[in-house]
Amino acid sequence: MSEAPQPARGPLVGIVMGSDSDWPVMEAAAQALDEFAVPYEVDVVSAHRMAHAMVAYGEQAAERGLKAIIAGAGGAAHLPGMLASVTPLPVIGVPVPLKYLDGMDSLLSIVQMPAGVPVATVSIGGARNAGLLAARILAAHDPELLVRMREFQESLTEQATDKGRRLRA
Ligand code: RP5
Repeated sequence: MSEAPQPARGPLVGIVMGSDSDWPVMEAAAQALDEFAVPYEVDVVSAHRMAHAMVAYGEQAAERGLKAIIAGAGGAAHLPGMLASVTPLPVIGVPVPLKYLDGMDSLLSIVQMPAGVPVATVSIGGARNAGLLAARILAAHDPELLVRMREFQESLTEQATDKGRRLRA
């Protein structure tokens, strides 16, 4: 007897950024999701250069099956906040550091959201944590993923403990 067909597993996380120049920072989010076997999609969705497409992306994300959006941008970094204004999904903002101002402009553009429109902002350049946070959001409703997250946390504890052991030796 043939096995019942499995539903196709589409992307659960959208990783978007204002420009392909953000990718060297943002790819750490993708790597983190790879480590947890979380399916994701990647795209450039510029808030300023393709505003209508950006709104459409945010408006359609939940219906397309995404559970969270990771949005990275630099400078006048309005992408995460604008997406958060048009989607009910959790949005994680990644401030991308550019040539000037050390990423403080990106951070402040993303973190200072008005009440009612939350963006979970990670540190400047903190795309890996953005990926891990998205995995945690999914893990809340995925027992297998929750187990993998606990194992990952235990590995962090072991690594830190080893470092202390080596210093003391
Ligand atoms: C922002 O402008 C992008 O997120 C990027 O960080 C920055 C520069 O973009 P490019 O000029 O490199 O395309 O909107």
